[in-house]
Amino acid sequence: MTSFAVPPISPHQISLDAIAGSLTPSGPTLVRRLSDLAGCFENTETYEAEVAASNPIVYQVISSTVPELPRELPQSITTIFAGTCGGELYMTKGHQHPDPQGEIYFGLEGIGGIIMFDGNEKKYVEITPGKIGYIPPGWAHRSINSGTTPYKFLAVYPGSAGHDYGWVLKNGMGLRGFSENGKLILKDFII
Ligand code: PAN
Ligand code: ZN
Repeated sequence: MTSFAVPPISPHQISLDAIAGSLTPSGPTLVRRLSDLAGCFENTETYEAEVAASNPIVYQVISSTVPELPRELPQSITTIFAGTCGGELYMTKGHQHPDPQGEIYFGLEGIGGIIMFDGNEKKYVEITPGKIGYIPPGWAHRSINSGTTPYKFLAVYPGSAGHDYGWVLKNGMGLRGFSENGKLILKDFII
């Protein structure tokens, strides 16, 4: 069973396999199924039906061994599988950092993007292999897979940032990503 390292953390090297979406050494892996994304998809009827029918895996997050502690700089690789629910692209839950701090995402495989919302303004930043997306402090962020293969990216964020998922359920994300005839269509997020 993998786990986070215990401070003090020694200087070390981490191997990143972009195709496998793995980090070595690695810490815990989080698997999110459709049932873990309650309140995220617009079409609740289709959502409930698909949870009851097959409850597919939507995404997974593999962490490095660096823990989420103040002054540390944890990393993780998120893989969002290709798919839709009611036409809406598979996505992460999305969150705000309660301690507003920036974060970078680095594209590894596939095509996707970051929906960002500061409670007022909304932005979409596309991410493909080799592109860095910057998430400034105070912007809630959710990733979507806009392609037909798994979308993978590396995230690097301050260990004290925290993750507030309730903020997104209360305030929305500004935008929703749909697939229409294989094309990404962004629509306003109606609360
Ligand atoms: C990322 C996310 C990861 C999964 O590492 O935590 O992509 O998304 P959710 O946390 O919204 O389920 C990150 O932004 N960390 O801060
Ligand atoms: Zn984050």
